[in-house]
Amino acid sequence: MTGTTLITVAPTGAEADKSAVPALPVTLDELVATAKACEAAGAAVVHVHIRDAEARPTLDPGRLADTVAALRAETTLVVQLSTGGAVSDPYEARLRVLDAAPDACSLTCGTVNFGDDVFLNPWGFVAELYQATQEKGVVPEFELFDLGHIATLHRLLDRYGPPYGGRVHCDLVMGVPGGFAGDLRTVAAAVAQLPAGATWSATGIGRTALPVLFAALSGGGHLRVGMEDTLTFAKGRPVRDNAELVTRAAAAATLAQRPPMDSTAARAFLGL
Ligand code: KMH
Ligand code: ZN
Repeated sequence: MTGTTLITVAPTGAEADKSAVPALPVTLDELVATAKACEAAGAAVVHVHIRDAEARPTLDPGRLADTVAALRAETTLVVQLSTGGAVSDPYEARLRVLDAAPDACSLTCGTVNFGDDVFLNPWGFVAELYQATQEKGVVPEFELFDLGHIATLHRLLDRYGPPYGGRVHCDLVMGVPGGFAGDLRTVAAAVAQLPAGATWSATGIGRTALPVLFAALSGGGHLRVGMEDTLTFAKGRPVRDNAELVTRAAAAATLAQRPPMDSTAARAFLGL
């Protein structure tokens, strides 16, 4: 267990509608302002999905490159681009995300029912994306939505070797309808199957946010929070902004005697 906690903020996602959630950061200015506030509150990594001029999810290469540049100019956060995108994004567009030259990227290790949709990540795509991260020098974060994804992670490492940067860092995405339940015993079951030496964070979708946060802290894990995953701060009270989710996570981590890691430490931790 490290003495500090890596906090990742996932401020936007691809699912929430700006019209229904006005506080969601969707423009580049909103994203940069959110990132700065979250860095000040204790985040070290930003997990980025971007939107187009109509606030719809996009993987437009020019917008992605501009986003990486703006976040680098205005923050010291580790910039992790989503290669998951939206459930409708084609594989080619998801592979092209790496051309924006982020520090890091998400890499989901298997297909999962995703509410009424399906988030498709067949073996061939996962293997191609993983090898592209190795070739392009992008640190992958292995997104795990279900136990079978951990089997695929083992297969990936056995076949293609360690990730760029050397650290196998995973994120357990819990509470998606169709994936892991968002509770303590499922966190424990997943962590028990991770590769030896792997580190992990966890995030709980919706009402599983707090049970998963406390399970992760007590189990030696790191944290991901943000409006991609959680839009309700407490029963009947919408999230005001991403920074309040980071502030709550940082306070919990500090209470657990594992205060937030800054971005310099995060870069060393991830092998950047
Ligand atoms: N939006 C989901 C379909 C990732 O960022 O890599 C996929 C997702 C995972 O959010
Ligand atoms: Zn995401």
